[in-house]
Amino acid sequence: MKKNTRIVLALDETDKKKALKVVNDVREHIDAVKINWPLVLSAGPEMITELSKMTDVICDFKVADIPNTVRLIVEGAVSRGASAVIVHAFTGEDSLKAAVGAAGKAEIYAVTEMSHPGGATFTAKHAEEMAVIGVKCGVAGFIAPATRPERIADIRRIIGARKILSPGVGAQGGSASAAISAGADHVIVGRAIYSSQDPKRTASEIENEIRAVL
Ligand code: NUP
Repeated sequence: MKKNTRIVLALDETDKKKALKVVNDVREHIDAVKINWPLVLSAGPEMITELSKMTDVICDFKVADIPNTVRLIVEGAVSRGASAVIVHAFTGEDSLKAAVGAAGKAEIYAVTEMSHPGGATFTAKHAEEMAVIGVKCGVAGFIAPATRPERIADIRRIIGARKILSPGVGAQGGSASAAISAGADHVIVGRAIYSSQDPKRTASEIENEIRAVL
């Protein structure tokens, strides 16, 4: 994934036409598109391939399963054009290793701590342990919460130069500049951009906010 604007668009817009229009509108302001179950369930997995012709596609399938099932899901996403797949780290070493093995040249990102309030109940308590296991298994990077930027810094201390993608900016209350300042490589932004009256302008404003702290 390129590292120009530091913005990954979370495309949870379920109307396929609108989703493609948003990507076209904000293209110059994003480094990649992240798609999740809502869009895949409404537009079909072909959407991975279609979007991959426009930009890098991260499949946020939050895979949490036994190694064989993890392998099948990651292979399915990568064969359709995904550049990266997001998996849960709590599944442990064998499942993480299966994900990394199945990804080939594509990247695996492991979720350490989720950004919503409920993420503090279980995931936050084990985020550091999950980061250590992720490094051991060779993941490319981690998902850490923009809603708790101090936790991005905690994960950064464990993972060295591996990447951090940080969701929770805008609609969930987190700030893009605070997440980047705390050590995130990219912020993941969904509703703040795709539900904006003017997605291009909003994406450009977030890009400028990030540039100001680089
Ligand atoms: O901890 C996480 N929090 C989170 O919001 C891990 C994620 N993968 N996400 C995803 O990021 C979430 O599923 C959604 O696709 C996106 C954030 O969207 P928004 O809150 O900016 O609209």
